[in-house]
Amino acid sequence: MASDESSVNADVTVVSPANESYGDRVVDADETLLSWLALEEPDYLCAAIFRNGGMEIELEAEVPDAETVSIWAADVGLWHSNVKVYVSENGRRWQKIASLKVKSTENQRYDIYGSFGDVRYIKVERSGTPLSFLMLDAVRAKGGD
Ligand SMILES: [Ca+2]
Repeated sequence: MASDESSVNADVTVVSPANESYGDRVVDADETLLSWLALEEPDYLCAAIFRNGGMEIELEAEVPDAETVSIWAADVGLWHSNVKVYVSENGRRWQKIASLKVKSTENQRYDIYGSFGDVRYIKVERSGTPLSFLMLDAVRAKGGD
């Protein structure tokens, strides 16, 4: 039996800090259902954010000199969702990086480009009519290549 044991040659790479990182923990969520579905890589399972709700998410790792922040989102209902996106290194001081309209009823990636510094937290705030709501599948911060 022991001879059937196969060895695994794994390349161990210590990735610290990360070049890209997805959500790992919900710090805060307002008017949101199934908030944990916005964590990790996009999988078409979404948190639902209503009315003037929002979510604050801690990423798995800090991304130094982040240049792209992405959210995977869709709008369900009769209108669209206005969404503000913020980033933070420490979860206390926030920098607003985008204000966008999510109109797509299909889950879609929205990329925001800039020089955002070190990013460990992403906050998404929704505003708009209660006749629709925001589906949030995932968030990600990514450094340069
Ligand atoms: Ca998801």
